[in-house]
Amino acid sequence: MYQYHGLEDTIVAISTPVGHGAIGIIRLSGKDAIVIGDRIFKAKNNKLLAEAKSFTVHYGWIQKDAAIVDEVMVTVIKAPRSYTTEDILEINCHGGPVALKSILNFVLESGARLAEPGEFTKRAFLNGRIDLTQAEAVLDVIQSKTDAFLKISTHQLKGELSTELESIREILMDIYTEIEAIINFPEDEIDAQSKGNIIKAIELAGGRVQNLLLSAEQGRLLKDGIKLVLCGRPNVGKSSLLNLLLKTPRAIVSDIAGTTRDTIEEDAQINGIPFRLVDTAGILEPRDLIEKEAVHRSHQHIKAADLVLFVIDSSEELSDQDYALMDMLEQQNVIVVFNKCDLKCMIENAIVKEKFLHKPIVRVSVLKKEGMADLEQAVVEQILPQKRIDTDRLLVSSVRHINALKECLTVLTRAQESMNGNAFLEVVSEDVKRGVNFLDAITGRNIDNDLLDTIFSQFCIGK
Ligand SMILES: Nc1nc2c(ncn2[C@@H]2O[C@H](COP(=O)(O)OP(=O)(O)OP(=O)(O)O)[C@@H](O)[C@H]2O)c(=O)[nH]1
Ligand SMILES: [Mg+2]
Repeated sequence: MYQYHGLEDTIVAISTPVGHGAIGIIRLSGKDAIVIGDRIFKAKNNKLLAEAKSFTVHYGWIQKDAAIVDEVMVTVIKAPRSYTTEDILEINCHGGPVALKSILNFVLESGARLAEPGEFTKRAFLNGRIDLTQAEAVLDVIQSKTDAFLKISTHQLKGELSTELESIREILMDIYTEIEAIINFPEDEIDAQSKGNIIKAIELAGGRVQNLLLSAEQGRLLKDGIKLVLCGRPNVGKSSLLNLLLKTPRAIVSDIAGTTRDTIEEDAQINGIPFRLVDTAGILEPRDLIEKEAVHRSHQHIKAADLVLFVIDSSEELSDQDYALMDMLEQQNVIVVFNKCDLKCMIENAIVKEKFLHKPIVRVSVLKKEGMADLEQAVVEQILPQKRIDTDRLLVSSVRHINALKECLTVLTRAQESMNGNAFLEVVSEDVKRGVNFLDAITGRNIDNDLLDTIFSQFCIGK
């Protein structure tokens, strides 16, 4: 179990972002939070914060040497029912950086220490109020870029992942205890029924780990965003499409072929799902070093794409350049976008059918903003064949969790094989215990210092 010895002192930090705001919040946590509060705060009703009840708000002034520093509201939250389980004070002051800094300095002079990034949440974890998956979910909620990811983060924040992991752990610990009992009393030979039960239990636990891993595919997509690359020969309307998807004129559009040279990347949400959109240069035959680099970059992005929108100008016949790109995209996940459908279509249906047999085709007019709903739907369906992301259930999304779950599944599969193959019970027991350890690394029951520091260092100061 992780041991932490830094809980004796009282920490303080500015919890709101740097800059000018209506309100700024300074937060203190620790056994002296309220004592320090009384050193710097004078309530209008002259009462001491030490006498205040928990969850109460007090109006008054931060006063230094009888001079008023700021007019504030102070919230008192007493241990143990607080974010950190320690006494907490939240000072709501005016949100200018100077006011915030001067109060912060005053609190530091009065006995508190500046908090490290994520230290409030770290204390909540170390004091046992939340487990590590919930602490990580706090970070996910703060950093969430889309509605869908915010929603799945809240499942983890509520402790749904920990509950599932603890339940799997319980099954494994029962198996472990049973096997250890058999090992320690060798005169009680394992009977066929016990053996069958152990195999079934390992299978059950492994199945539940596997289910979590299956959810990870969607979880990762929601966390990292899907790389959607727009490609096509010059002038087909790639940049126009990018701008329409972004709902902002990000890329330069013109009727001069070869307008886009460098690739352009932007984040966007399509039906609540995060995408990283990449507009590429349409150039196929580079004429100079810059264009050569542009072509190289476009190829790199196309290769790394989760999905390619292959844009074609349907008002012109298919050209050699279109055919060359088609060949290049053969192995890719592609949606064919026939653009400029406001103009007369010059591509024969027979060719379309033959060439794009297995690829979805969507007809749009970016100029007239037509067909966009169909395109967005096709994009989501292509990425998620089951057509929707189920944000109403727990989805695993952290690489750290996924790796530990994979390791856990490997050792459980091996334990099951050993059991079936009549291997020594010690071998099975060892693997089951390893499985438990992998789960404990996720929840933080068993984690080393360095990893903990790495996790919390990703937080902002004040959280
Ligand atoms: N009629 C019509 N014109 C369009 C449509 N979409 C784009 N265009 C025009 O096509 C021309 C080329 O558009 P871009 O978006 O710059 O094309 P691109 O594919 O990014 O071109 P490059 O950057 O040169 O590779 C511009 O004049 C656009 O206004 C459309 O749906 N209908
Ligand atoms: Mg362009």
